[in-house]
Amino acid sequence: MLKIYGHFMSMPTNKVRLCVSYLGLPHEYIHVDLQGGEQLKPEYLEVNPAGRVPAIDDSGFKLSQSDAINKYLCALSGPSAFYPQEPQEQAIINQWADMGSHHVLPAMARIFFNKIIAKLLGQEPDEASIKTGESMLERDLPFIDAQLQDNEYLAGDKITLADINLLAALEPADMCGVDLAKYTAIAKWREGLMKQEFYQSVHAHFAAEMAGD
Ligand SMILES: N[C@@H](CCC(=O)N[C@@H](CS)C(=O)NCC(=O)O)C(=O)O
Repeated sequence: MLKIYGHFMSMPTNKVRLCVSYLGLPHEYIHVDLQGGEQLKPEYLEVNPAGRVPAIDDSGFKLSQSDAINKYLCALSGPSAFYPQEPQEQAIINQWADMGSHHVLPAMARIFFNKIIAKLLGQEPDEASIKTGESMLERDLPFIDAQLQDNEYLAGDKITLADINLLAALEPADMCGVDLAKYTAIAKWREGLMKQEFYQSVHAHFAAEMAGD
C-alpha cells in the first residue's frame, strides 16, 4: 500500500495530497508531527533521510520532494490528459507546474511562515520577508491571471498537474489575508477547483488533523 507522510500545514504535502486525491490512487496518509521533531527521529529518517515532508513509501520504494512524488504518482496512474506523455504537452504542463512550485509557493511560504507559523513557534515575524513574498506574488500573479483569462486551466482546456501545484501554493491565501479577488481569472479558477470532490475530500480531513484526532 502506498503510504504518504506529511503535515497539514505543509504546502508541498498538500500538493501531493491533492494530486493523489485527483488521481484516485489508494493510499494511507500518515501525519508527521513536525512541531514534535518526529521528522528527525530514526524511524522517519528511514523513510526520508532529509528529514522533511512530504515523502512516500510505496511498498519499500521511498521518495521525497513533492514534484518528484507527483510525477511518480502520475506515472503510476498511467498517461492521461492530467499528465500526458507527448513531449511538448508534458513540457508545457511542467513549465506551469514549475511556476507554481518555484515562484508562487516560495512567495506564499514567506507570508504563511511569518504571519501564521512564526506565532505558533513563538518567533517574531519577519516583516521584510512578508513584503518580499508579497512583491514576488505581485510580479507573477498578473501573468498567471492573464493565462487563466484565456484558458480554463493553466495548460489549456483540461485540468493538469500544473493546476494542482498552483492550487496548493495558493492554499494559505485566505488565512494570510492575501487578496486574490483582484486576480479575477485566478479567483474564478480557484473557486471552481475548490468545489471539486478531489479537493473537498482532502480538506474534509483537515479539521480533525488540526485537532490532533
Ligand atoms: N522541496 C521540498 C520541500 C520540503 C519541505 O521543506 N518540507 C518542510 C515542511 S513544508 C519540512 O518538512 N520541514 C521540516 C524541517 O525542516 O525540519 C518538497 O517540495 O517536498
